[in-house]
Amino acid sequence: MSAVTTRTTCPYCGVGCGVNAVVDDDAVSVAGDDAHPSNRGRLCSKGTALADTVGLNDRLLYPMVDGRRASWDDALDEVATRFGEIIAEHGPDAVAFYVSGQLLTEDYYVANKLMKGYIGSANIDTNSRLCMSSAVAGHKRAFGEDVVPGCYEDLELADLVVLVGSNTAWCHPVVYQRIVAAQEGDANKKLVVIDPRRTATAEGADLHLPLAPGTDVHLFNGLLAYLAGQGIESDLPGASEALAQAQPMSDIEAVAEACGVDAETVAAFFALFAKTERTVTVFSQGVNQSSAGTDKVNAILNCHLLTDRIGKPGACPFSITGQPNAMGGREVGGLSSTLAAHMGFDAAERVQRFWGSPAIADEPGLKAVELFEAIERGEIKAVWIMATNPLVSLPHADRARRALEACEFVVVSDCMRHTDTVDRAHVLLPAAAWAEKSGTVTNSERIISRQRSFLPMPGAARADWDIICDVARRMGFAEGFAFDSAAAIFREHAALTAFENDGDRVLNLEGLAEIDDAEYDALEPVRWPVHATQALRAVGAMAAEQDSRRLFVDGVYPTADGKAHLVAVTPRGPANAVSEQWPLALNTGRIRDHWHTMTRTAKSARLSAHIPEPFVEVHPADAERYGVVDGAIATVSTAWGQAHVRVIVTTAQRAGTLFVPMHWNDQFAARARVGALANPAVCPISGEPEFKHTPAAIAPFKAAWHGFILASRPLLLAGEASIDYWVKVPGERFYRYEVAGLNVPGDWATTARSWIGVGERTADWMEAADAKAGRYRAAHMDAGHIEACVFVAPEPAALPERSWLAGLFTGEPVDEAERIGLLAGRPADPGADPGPQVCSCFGVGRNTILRAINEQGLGSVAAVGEALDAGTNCGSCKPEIAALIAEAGEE
Ligand SMILES: Nc1nc2c(c(=O)[nH]1)N[C@H]1C(S)=C(S)[C@@H](COP(=O)(O)OP(=O)(O)OC[C@H]3O[C@@H](n4cnc5c(=O)[nH]c(N)nc54)[C@H](O)[C@@H]3O)O[C@H]1N2
Ligand SMILES: Nc1nc2c(c(=O)[nH]1)N[C@H]1C(S)=C(S)[C@@H](COP(=O)(O)OP(=O)(O)OC[C@H]3O[C@@H](n4cnc5c(=O)[nH]c(N)nc54)[C@H](O)[C@@H]3O)O[C@H]1N2
Ligand code: SF4
Ligand SMILES: [Mo]
Repeated sequence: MSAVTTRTTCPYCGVGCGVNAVVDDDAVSVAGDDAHPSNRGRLCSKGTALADTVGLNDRLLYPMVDGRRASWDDALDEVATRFGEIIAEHGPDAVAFYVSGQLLTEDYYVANKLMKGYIGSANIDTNSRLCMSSAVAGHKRAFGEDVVPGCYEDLELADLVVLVGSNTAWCHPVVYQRIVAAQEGDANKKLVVIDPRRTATAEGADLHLPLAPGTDVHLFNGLLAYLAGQGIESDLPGASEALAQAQPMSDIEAVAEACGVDAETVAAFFALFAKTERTVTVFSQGVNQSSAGTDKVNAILNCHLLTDRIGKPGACPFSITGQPNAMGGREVGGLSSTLAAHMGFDAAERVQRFWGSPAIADEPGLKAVELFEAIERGEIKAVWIMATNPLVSLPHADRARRALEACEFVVVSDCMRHTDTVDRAHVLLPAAAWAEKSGTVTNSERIISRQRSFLPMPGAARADWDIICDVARRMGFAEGFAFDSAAAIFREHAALTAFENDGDRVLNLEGLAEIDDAEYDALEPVRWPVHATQALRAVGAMAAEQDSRRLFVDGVYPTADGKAHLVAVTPRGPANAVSEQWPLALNTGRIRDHWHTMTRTAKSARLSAHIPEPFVEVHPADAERYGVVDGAIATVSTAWGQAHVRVIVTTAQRAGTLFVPMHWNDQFAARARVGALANPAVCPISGEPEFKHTPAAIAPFKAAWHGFILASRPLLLAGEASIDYWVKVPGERFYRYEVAGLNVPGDWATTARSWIGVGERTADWMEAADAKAGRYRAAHMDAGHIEACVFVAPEPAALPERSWLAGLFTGEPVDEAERIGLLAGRPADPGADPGPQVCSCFGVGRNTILRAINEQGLGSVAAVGEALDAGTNCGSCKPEIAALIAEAGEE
């Protein structure tokens, strides 16, 4: 059979890159789609590794009821009956859906329609509440509608790009690469990064403002006052009130003091902003995830409105979205605070008429954090969770866990057999995954792209929209859910956006409301609004939308007075300040190569290799003060929970703050779910949690020993009494476990054998023990190849590097030289050790890069790329390669 290529869309971040998926017999490979306007052929490390994640290992393939495999009929009848009974007895608000920006627009549309139009409650909220809801609320206050006015091209046209609370280099890598490429060689183009941490993004900036956490409103109020001081005026509504409120920050010294940044840096930023017409301000979670999130958004929008930098080439505020379909979810109205198609509850009658539905929610429902509180109190008695893992991703996640444990009826639709949330469901519904799904997503620049399936649905898996419609029919709502395809749902969604829309809603997909199935299948990326069907048919999607690249070009906004509004905002501190007991501000976020709760990226060995363990970044002064050491383990505690993570001491971390990634969970570590530590305080306007600031303490985890295990099969360490700390790192043909314990076991040999499940009489067991030095090393061999090895020492630094040992797990026998090196943990020839992975696209290790730099005298990232390919695909590791060149130079 010859290779078949399918044009689809990356299922990770909101950049929304086009992907060509190639299936050749059973082998899947992916490449960037040159024809997609958002990425023009580029992919980042996660997109490049997509083929590693399509395997069926650990997939949920059949419905389960109470832990037993069930038929679809039985599982869906159970869901429909239990929801129906609870609604009949306690009313519609006693049930809820908790959905996700990783659903496709069609899935999302029917979930929203079922809850709001047929069950008649607005208790459907989404993980976008944790993500974009502050941006949504800020947009509505300023523009009257949740609209992102610009496009990626603006980032290239801009002379100044300001990245606020956005680690773009790691979280929106292709957008970052587009910015970097546009600025390269043009000294007039500047990049400013505003982030308390010196991130990989900040490393590449002309100016970095390492502001104190939560002080963005102080900074942007200061900027607003400064701009007014330069004689810039605006007669927009709210301008004078916003300026009056910004007055306390009119002095640069005051701003510098409030933000904890030196005055020269603040002054340089303000001057640059004031003089650069073509400015784009990009913002994401450092802004949104705050108890002042909505105010932070408006403080930024105010500066763009005052200077009239919106709707122009290279000038706009730009909220970049996190999830692949966060935008599509906002378009269908998946948040409990909106109704449908960018309409609020004041349009309830209109939406009900369009749907012809028996009921309609006429007021907002509960927001994510409140919703789980209501579950805990027993007010919500049944919940259906789709495409999200709230027991990891919600703040105060242990309470969310208690809530689900107490809940009468929990349904989870997921692709994975085990996640922290899946493991607490009464009914489990197997959803089709990325490679098998078909529908549409909308990215950060309003481009709707097709996701097209290229693999058959495995086992009994079904598409989310199909599962939802089936439940709706079983609940007695057949007429509203007679859809037989994603295309049919899309047409109805598009028609609703256009329904009685006299231009008062910018979101309008009129031109797509009547596309037939073939046109839907062939749909090219298209940016909304899409008004004219004829134009679309005649000239193709992207050509038809040229006029929609920028919105608000004419200065007309979907507000009552047709104008944009500045919003007066008052700077305030985080919901809970640091204290004597909790002296540090815990910040949480993302790393380059993992996606959220790791259900997909942990399937890829190369993605897992970049940063193998959960960590806490600490400033050297704080490390010293609280007695934690680089490379050791620390306990991070807050009023809500605790985690055990590896310490990284670095000046990139602002003093007084900690950073822990959000990804690790109970499937991959003993205790590293940082959601359990996160403050459940929310922004009073948007309901978005304060993930970037929780008062915390740090202390050493007093391990008596440290070790690691490499094994050819997965091990179950959770029940091992001797192990107090473990982290599982999936490898190419092995699993790596980092382990540690608070007490030294009596007998290492017995303990090590029990970890890897080897009986007493295994013939091929090599070991070396030095009881006095607290060292133990063993390897289990089988027919000449390695099955497992165990290394234990009193200190982490006394353990050998993992990469060479890991390289012995090839499935082939180890040779004599390797066998000799085995218990030493290093090859007789040091040149054979690649070191930890830096470039995940080409699997190039740190030692390999350092050796090439030294031996070949390579002086630039480009030269390293030439010699080793490292950094030449997605480019995300370029900052690390640059750091290695600097390091080699210092030696
Ligand atoms: N690799 C990877 N990429 C992803 C994801 C992923 O899981 N992995 N997830 C996607 C999703 S859903 C999202 S929402 C995006 C998120 O993308 P980003 O928002 O870029 O990611 P975060 O790491 O959550 O946070 C961004 C930065 O905010 C900074 N910050 C913290 N507090 C403050 C503050 O008070 N002010 C300012 N100015 N900055 C602050 C943090 O130090 C952090 O560097 O990423 C998307 N892309
Ligand atoms: N501490 C802390 N917590 C955070 C954040 C933070 O910065 N710090 N960020 C927040 C943000 S911005 C976000 S967006 C959330 C993300 O948090 P989550 O949404 O909880 O994270 P994911 O791991 O993406 O969960 C997606 C789930 O859906 C499953 N899945 C994947 N595809 C499909 C599908 O097509 N259908 C179905 N039914 N299931 C599917 C996956 O297996 C997985 O279990 O985390 C939030 N939580
Ligand atoms: S930047 Fe990376 S993760 Fe985001 S859509 Fe593109 S390839 Fe996927
Ligand atoms: Mo997100």
